[in-house]
Amino acid sequence: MRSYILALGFLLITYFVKGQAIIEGISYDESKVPDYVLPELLTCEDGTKVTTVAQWEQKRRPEVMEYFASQEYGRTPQDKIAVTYETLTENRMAMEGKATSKQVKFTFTNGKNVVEAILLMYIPNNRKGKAPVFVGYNFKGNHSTTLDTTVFYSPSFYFVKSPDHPDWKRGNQMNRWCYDKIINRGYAVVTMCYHDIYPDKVEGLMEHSVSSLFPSYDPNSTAPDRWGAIGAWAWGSSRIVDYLETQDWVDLNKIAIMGHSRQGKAALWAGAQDPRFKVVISNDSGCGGAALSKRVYGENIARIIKLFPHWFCPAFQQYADNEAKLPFDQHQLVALIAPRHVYVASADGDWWADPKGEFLSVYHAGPVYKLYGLSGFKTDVQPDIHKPIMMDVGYHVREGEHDVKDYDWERFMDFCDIHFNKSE
Ligand code: GTR
Repeated sequence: MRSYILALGFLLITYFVKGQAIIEGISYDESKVPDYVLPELLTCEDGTKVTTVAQWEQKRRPEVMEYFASQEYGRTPQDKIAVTYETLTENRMAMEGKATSKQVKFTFTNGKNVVEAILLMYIPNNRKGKAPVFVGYNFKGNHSTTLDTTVFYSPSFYFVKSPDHPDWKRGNQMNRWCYDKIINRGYAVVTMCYHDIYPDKVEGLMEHSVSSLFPSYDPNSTAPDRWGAIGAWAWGSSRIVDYLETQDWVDLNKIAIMGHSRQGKAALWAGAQDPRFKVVISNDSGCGGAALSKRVYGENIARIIKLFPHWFCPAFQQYADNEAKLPFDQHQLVALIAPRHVYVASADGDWWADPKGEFLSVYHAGPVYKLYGLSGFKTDVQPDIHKPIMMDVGYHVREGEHDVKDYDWERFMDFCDIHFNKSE
């Protein structure tokens, strides 16, 4: 018995380092971070140094956008897809009268194929005028974010997972959506299941994704810049904003996007492309999100494209085990969002997502914020746990694991309070 326990203990120690599974090819060793050189933010391809906002916006920014479109997430098609909105429910007495809840079905179609998605909204009743809004995808259906039995299963459920699956039960992810606190602070929150826009399956389910609606759609395309799921999710969040623009309760100058993990990656890419997102929040987004790829710490490109090839464009594969070759890095994605505000959050126990690399991306985006006369971080030393930094960009590292906690939401709201009140 004793030797059995010892063997088990040994196994656990070798399999996990501080709670992180040991996976071949993955390093959690800071001393093994290569001597990397980050691609210059403010030097154009032809060597011109960027010293003005005009040069950044007209010359360098388009070059940086092109890297992400041609080599990481793929090119977002520009065709307009027809959509209709149908209000399914509206309850002015939700959350004990504090909020109005609303569910609206989006039907996207190209005349042949149809993709349906449901947006769930909670809007504070006790407000003067229009409401600031958080836009964010949920992972397991709108009904997983609340115990409210009037909330419908998301349309994607029936082909992605059965709603009876134990992981996908009503309220199962409500710990990630502190609606009560959000409403109490005067924010509206709108959410949709990300599978409604693009089912997150390696094998595709392409006919259910919005990608299938575009004229250029080819499920077998291997074009290097063919957009992937992250691109489609980013596109979908902009379609949520299109809907919000039809609503008179929305303060269009106060729209924030919040994404966790893979959705933190998509939120940054959405923020880079769509200036209607005034605050962009990326929680524990890691590799392909806020973390610098060239640090090769935690999840790396080889690993992410092995498990999730459908998230990225085919050209990204050339950087597997070859991060040094990348002509761009994720700090440039943050910089693309300037002069709008970016907030990156990490979790101390989430080594997989490389908290330090997430912090450094924001730090290294600083020169572009400075160009606009805005404030970046003063130091490249990561702050301590629960010591948020709130400048024109923001960051915190929270105690605990990969997740979205009330602590995170509270800081997101603090950050939005600062920037949204300024714009009044
Ligand atoms: C992991 C993946 C991460 C992150 C995470 C999530 O499996 O390796 O990049 O996106 O999933 O989205 O929860």
